[in-house]
Amino acid sequence: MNTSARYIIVVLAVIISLHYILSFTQEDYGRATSLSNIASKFKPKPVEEKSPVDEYVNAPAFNDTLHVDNRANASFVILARNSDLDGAVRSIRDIEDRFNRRYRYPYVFLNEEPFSDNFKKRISVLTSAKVEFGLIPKEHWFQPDWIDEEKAKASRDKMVKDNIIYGGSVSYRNMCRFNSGFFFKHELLQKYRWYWRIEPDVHFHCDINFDPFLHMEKNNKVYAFTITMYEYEATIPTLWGHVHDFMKLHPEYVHPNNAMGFMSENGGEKFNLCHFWSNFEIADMDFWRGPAYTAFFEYLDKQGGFYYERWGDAPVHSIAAALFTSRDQLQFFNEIGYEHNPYTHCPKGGNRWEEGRCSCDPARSFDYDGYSCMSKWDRFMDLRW
Ligand SMILES: Nc1nc2c(ncn2[C@@H]2O[C@H](COP(=O)(O)OP(=O)(O)OP(=O)(O)O)[C@@H](O)[C@H]2O)c(=O)[nH]1
Ligand SMILES: [Mg+2]
Repeated sequence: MNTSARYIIVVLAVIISLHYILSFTQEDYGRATSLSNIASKFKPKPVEEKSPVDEYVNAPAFNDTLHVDNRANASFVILARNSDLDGAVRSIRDIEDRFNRRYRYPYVFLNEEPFSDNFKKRISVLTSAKVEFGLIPKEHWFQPDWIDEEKAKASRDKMVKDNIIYGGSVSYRNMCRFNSGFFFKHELLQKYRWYWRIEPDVHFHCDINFDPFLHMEKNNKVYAFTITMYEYEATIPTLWGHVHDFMKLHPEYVHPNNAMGFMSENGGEKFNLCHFWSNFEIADMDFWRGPAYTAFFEYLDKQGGFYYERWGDAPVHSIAAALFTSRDQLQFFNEIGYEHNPYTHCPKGGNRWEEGRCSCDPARSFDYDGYSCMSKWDRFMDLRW
């Protein structure tokens, strides 16, 4: 054995002796250098048990991307009185927060009386989008002279006796007729094709991470809703009969792929009262301005039912959208969490609720309430969520 080999053996012997001495005298050293501990470093780690908090899916980070370059020709429309100011402020805050701060679509406020300076000031401060305030022409709002006021009053009195909501109100009837046949004729709206109707005191519960207007445009949609329900029959006793008469007069306007099957169980004989709740609407004003709806509204208006009964803009718009467009042009916006007291649509299916960072309770969504027409819609359109 040469000298260097002898040195190596001596050094190794010293190291091994030291290791043994330290292993017995120093507990930590022994644990750290034990074979089992060294081997464990090369073993796959066991999966850590989940804490209860991990069971919940966190919402994605805020989406702050600005989308102002590629927008549709669209505006929000809000009909309101000066006294609706606080509710209007709340609605605008919601829609700005959940959607429009990234899109900056303009707003048009309409009123049959001039908006107060305070109204304009408090609304304008909420958004960097353009806001316009318009006065409704008298002939678009008030009860026309050719309405027999005696007959209209008798009907109102009867509805009050029968406890029908807004049964005694003329201004409510003016509002329903205006929303049915006139808002899209207002001069401030002439430059726009698409609108999104918003009311004071509604809520938008989820981030809207897409542009609903562009979705409508790209997919050839005409009318969009979030809530569908039954109408109070006592407010529209003769409406369906007039719809029938109109269809006979103008079969050319009835679309071959219409949605009559959603509104009637017997081929149109009886109206099942299902309609879209029009306090939320995204729609194409060119449809309301077109020949079918123009003829339809004029025909209905002539019957006087906006005043002799209490026809709402919801059934009037819904019936027209269902009959004069293809069913594929109707859009249910599941992703848009929306509340108008007392009902809320909360997104269902997939990860929509998480992705929208929704503040609504999915268990309390109106969709499958007994008073909702959503399950009929699902069946009619063959949808599964
Ligand atoms: N300028 C104006 N706006 C009105 C008038 N009546 C109602 N509106 C607006 O028209 C829309 C519908 O009226 P609402 O009173 O909310 O009617 P509704 O949604 O059927 O009933 P609610 O359950 O009370 O909300 C809202 O945007 C109101 O602000 C009115 O006399 N003048
Ligand atoms: Mg309302």
